[in-house]
Amino acid sequence: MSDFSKYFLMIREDDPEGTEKVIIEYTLHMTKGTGENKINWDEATMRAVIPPEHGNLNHVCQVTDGKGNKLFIKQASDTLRISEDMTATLDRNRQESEILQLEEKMAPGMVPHIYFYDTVMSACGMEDCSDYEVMRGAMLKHKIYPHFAENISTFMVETLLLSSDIVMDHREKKELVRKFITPDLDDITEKLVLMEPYLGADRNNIFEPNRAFVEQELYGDEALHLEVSKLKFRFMCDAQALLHGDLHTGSIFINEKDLKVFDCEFGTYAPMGYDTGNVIANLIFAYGNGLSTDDTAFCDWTMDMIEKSFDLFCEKFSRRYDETVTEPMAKVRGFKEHYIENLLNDTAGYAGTELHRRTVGMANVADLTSIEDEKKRLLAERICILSGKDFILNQTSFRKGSDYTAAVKRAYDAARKTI
Ligand code: SR1
Ligand code: MG
Repeated sequence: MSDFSKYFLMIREDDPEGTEKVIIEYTLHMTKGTGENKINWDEATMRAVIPPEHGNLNHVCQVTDGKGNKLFIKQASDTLRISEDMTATLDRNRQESEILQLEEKMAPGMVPHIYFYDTVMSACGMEDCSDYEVMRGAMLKHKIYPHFAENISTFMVETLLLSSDIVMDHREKKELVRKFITPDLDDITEKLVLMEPYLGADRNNIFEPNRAFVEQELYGDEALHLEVSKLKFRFMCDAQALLHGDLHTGSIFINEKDLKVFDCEFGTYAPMGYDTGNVIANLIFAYGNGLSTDDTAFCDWTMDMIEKSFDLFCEKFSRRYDETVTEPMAKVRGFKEHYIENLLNDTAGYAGTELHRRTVGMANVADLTSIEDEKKRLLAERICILSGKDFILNQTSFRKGSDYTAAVKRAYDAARKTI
């Protein structure tokens, strides 16, 4: 029996057999027995397999048995999967688990259930969602999910509004701010997203044929830098709500029926618009990929989802504001409009920074990098760069979903002229 009283990395891609043995022991150690969150495993038929799809930071293993029990074990390592040179606190696993538990209360059924988390091994047991697909993978296959806008807008409205100062008791909210402050992970966002795509960095991943365009449009635009500086300092200073913090399509499990949001280790108290902007940006990456194979039906669906996600978010946010806000000063006439105006400005701004950082920063997205044809990849990347600039520089112009899709179409026309 392995010793689980001291941290070691249990999930090792270079040793699948060793991983399987240790993870089965660990799963039994943590979940065997009866009662809530216990699982009655059929030990003889248990398997533990590392899935092919993985995020940039952590290690995941899927545990199953012949009776249909299943569970994901997720473990943090001190160096990140994306780069041996990068580290982040092992405590991120507790952080993610506790945020998922809170989100399960705020948006029931919309996140995977956490069976346990363990601060010694920096690991958690999470509901197996293998009857769902990671949405980024589904987007690469150009799959269409008509329910996406309805569900993602509900998730964002509930988790953002209910964790904010306008709804929560201020003292309880400040306890959450204290609990979920993660300097290591915030630092990644502050540098990778809100600095390096503009000031340049050796670790930026720029598609070489696009380098001159990036240097001119992103590195060389001082007006853009000023707006991004404001967004960066808002991200650092405005503890508005408990964000997911990395709400891209790789953080969403989806199927024909519904979705579950996961992977919230970048969760932090910051402006709500960071999450809402991320969703819009990631639909634009999917659109760019759709263009590369002239898949009009898929491109139209991504545009429709941008419009509906945004418009439904605004409608639901306004309605739930009236239903849930407890802070007397937030009920003063005009404050709600002021609050929503700022949120919508931020949505546009952070949609822009996500578009830029995933196109030229360290962590790219497969929607763009998998486009083999050089001209088609250039077109998709330039649409992201130009629409992102439009969002950042003209934040107050984005008040309806159709404002976003009109900007994408303008960016398409402008990008085509450059190729
Ligand atoms: C160093 S981690 C790079 C990126 O991967 C995560 O998914 C976050 O988006 C982070 O910015
Ligand atoms: Mg992630």
